[in-house]
Amino acid sequence: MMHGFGGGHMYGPWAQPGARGRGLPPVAGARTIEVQAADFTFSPAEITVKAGEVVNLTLVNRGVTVHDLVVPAYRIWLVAPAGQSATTGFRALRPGEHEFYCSVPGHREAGMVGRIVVTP
Ligand SMILES: [Cu+2]
Repeated sequence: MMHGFGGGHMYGPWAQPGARGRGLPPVAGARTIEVQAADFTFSPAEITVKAGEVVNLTLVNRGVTVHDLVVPAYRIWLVAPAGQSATTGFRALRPGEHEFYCSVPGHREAGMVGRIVVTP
């Protein structure tokens, strides 16, 4: 499962739907943040969570090709085939800003990038 993290390249084995890297299982009752993927954008491209907050992050793929959502800082990796979705729980740690992007080759360069802002 560690493939794709720690090396210079961040291409996940993105053919595995439902993988969530080192995120948590979805957390019952936690706030859900939905990020929609299209070909080739994320919406919203910026999400905000509070330090210490536990949230569920859901990737909804509205596109016609597979997309994923990688958050290297949190070892999170969500994969959603076209028309499907995937969810991970995660706990935001210290305040800061973290990039996320789609690791399918070419998609990051095409504009599939965003950031998570962790507020105090
Ligand atoms: Cu993509």
